[in-house]
Amino acid sequence: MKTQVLIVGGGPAGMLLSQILDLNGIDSIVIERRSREYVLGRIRAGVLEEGTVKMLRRAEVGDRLDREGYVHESVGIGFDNEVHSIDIMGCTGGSVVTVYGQTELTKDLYDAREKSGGKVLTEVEDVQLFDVDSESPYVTCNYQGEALRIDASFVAGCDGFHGPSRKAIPPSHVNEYHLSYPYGWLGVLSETPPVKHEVIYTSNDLGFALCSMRSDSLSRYYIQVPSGNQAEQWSDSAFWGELKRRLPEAVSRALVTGPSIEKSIAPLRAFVADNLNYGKLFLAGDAGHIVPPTGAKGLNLAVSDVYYLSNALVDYYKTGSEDLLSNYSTTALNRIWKTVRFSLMCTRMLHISPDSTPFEKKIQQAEIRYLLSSAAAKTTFAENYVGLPY
Ligand code: FAS
Ligand code: PHB
Repeated sequence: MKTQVLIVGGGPAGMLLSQILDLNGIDSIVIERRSREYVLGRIRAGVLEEGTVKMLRRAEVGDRLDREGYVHESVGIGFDNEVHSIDIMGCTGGSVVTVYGQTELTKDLYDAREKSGGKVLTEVEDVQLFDVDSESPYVTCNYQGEALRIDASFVAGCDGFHGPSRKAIPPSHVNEYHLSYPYGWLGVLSETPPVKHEVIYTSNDLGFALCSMRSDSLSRYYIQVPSGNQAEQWSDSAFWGELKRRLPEAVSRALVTGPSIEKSIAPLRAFVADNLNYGKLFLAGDAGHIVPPTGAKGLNLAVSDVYYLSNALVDYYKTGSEDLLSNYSTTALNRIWKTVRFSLMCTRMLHISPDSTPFEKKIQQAEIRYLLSSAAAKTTFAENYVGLPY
């Protein structure tokens, strides 16, 4: 098989890239390790930046998002037994975020690719990349029991943190930066009405908690748990009890609990590959970086990477210029590092680390009190939360 752009990974990054390339007359093939059902069953992100919403509309997959997404003009900070609302729309002169599950937007992308006859191969095994630093890169894999070779002009590595693409870049060509936290997020999805139509990030001496939602009848909650915890060790009642203890009393009283329909633990860590390009291979999304979910940035960064990479590929095929391709890594990393900064700042401010000293806890509290009392601090928080400019 042969294509112009081979895309490894059929998550949001790979599928959005394929959709935008198709709309610009550029041929691509997506190869995905898992089944479509598995990919669409993964419960992950929920908050979309304004730039992400614009990108999805530009990719002609924004209709259901516009109908069913929740536009949020504010975000709540639970602290000192109160919920303090930050007016993100007022602070940014009109920008907002939209709550719409990653599962839904990935479904919209799969449906759109299927409708336009896009080549998306799922349950592909043993993907290996070859000659990515030559003019003729190719990939071998197994598909439906057959050995397959796909030749391409470009390879987009959209295969997440554990995929093979980043490993195809020689260590001498990339610096990797890692940070891990001694805690993770235990997340629960429940068919219950959201406690509030606002995302609430709560700092409490017992640990961080987050209230979010997917619809009027589907809620998403998280609590900080120590590294090493397993989701199975948490019963529903233990989860709800701990969540209630961490939320401001008025929110706990209003909380409607119910059986979990999904329960999982996401580790908190940050990672950046400080080079997203090697020859004809370009990394986008989690393949190139991981951020703690505290700032709701992982999925949104994947989308801004696709914005830069799709622009560069379209420019190349329209004009022959390789300038945007040559600058892709630098351009994308500039926004990535600023977004990692914000995610780490939120994580440090809102979580209780087991090794925090009393002094550090006092500084943490002062940081939250400064945020809640300063127009300048709220504006800084808000402009990062709605998404920095592309
Ligand atoms: P993805 O990981 O989504 O997609 C990569 C795809 O590549 C996957 O479908 C995978 O199956 C495929 N792949 C991997 N290896 C392959 C191979 N060898 N061959 C072919 N295909 C291969 N972000 C937030 O903003 N908020 C959150 O609350 C949040 N929660 C998260 C919870 C978890 C458990 C995880 C893992 C991530 C979470 N994220 C969150 C981040 C997440 O949303 C990512 O940022 C987003 O999925 C990035 O999209 P992609 O880059 O497409 O990577
Ligand atoms: C979610 O709704 O899953 C969500 C919301 C905000 C975050 C992370 C996840 O920061």
